[in-house]
Amino acid sequence: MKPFLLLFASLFLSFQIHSQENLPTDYLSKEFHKGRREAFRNLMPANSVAVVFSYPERVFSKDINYNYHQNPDMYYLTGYKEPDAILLLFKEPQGTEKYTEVLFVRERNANREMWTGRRLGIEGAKSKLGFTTVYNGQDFNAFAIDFKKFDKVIYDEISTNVTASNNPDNLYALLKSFKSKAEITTEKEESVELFRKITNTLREIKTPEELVLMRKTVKLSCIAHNEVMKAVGPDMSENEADGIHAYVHRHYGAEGEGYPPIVGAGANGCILHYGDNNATKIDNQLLLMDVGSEYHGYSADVTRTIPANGKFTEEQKAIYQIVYDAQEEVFKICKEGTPIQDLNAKAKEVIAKGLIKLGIITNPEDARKYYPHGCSHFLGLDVHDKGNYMGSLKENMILTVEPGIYIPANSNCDKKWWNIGVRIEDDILMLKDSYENLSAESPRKWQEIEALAKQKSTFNEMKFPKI
Ligand SMILES: [Mn+2]
Repeated sequence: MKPFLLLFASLFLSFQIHSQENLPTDYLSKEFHKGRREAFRNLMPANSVAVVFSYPERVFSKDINYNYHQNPDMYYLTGYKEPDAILLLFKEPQGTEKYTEVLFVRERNANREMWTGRRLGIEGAKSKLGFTTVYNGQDFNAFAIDFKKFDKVIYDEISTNVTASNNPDNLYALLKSFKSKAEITTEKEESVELFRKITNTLREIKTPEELVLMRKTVKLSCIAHNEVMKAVGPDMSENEADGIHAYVHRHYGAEGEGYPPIVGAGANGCILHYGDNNATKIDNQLLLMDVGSEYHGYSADVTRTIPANGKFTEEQKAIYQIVYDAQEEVFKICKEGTPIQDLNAKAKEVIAKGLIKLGIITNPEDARKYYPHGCSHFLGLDVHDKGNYMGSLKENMILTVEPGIYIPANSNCDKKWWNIGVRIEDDILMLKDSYENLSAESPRKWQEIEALAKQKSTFNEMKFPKI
């Protein structure tokens, strides 16, 4: 080999090794995903097959897509993070090879990978994800499978919002192929229901490996909230506060946020799914921040409401205290056996009493005007995670506890209450006889928030040129 080529080859080799060394090492293991597939198979009825698809890609701007986000069920069962994939899970071993699962992935392609990033391909799916039967997506159409021989074909809702394409290996072609092979013209409700029953049952209980990632995503989200509590002031914009969260998440290795952040000051804090985050000054108002990171797929969901100038007014404090008390009362019933619906009933009861005491309402039913949402949802790979909401709490479930009070301007009460919006949201791990608040690291008591606000943040020292 000529010296030049040798140099080139050694540079290439060192790049390969280097790039692999610098990837996160705490992803879910292939054994985890394999275990989840086994658990899924155990819940399947006799002589059935389950079919799971990747999520479609979404256009951000003309020929640019949003950063891809995998279907959490696909990620949970395989660890595969790329689009255009199908997973087949069989209750009984199939064919002479006796396989129980087949994964179809994107084919490796040097030219495409140069444009849109590395692909795992067949070999990667075998070595990194632990599959033995893997094909390229375009081979699904010719794959010999007779769906009619199964008593049940189990699948989730089939997305109809997929861009049409002639490309034989993209999701559009895969879905078309599946529908024709399985002779599906309209989805069978019982197939979708059965799929969801199985995924709800599995995903509502977190395994030890998942708990490690859940603890991490919640912890670093709390650090971000605390940093904003220290850094914030009346001159900061909503978007800049949002940016501090984003920076802290990424500093600790999170991919980003588990949902669009809600960072709303004053009246904006009364808009439940506010997402503009574009007020140029927070001013001397309350700032409601509902922001949580996504770490290796797992979402935190933490809300803190803080006074931008570091001190709650008497009215803000009175509303804040009701929400805090509601949370405390709900925590008391967080343990195995409590019906999940009871959490919201308890929060509503405390909020209604508090609002009546302040003279904001007279009839407990009117509490709904100022507390229009539920108190709790499952948390995990989806921020509103899968689980059985009509069931009872079980050990190793994680749910949010997030009461709130929102009093928009022109509400039918003394105007001193107008534009106060408060939500406090924590991520609660259920234990046998009690609970653990995973987000306890970020203060909830108004006195503790005021004390933390007195501290300086690293972000206060950052200086940028004026433009
Ligand atoms: Mn939430």
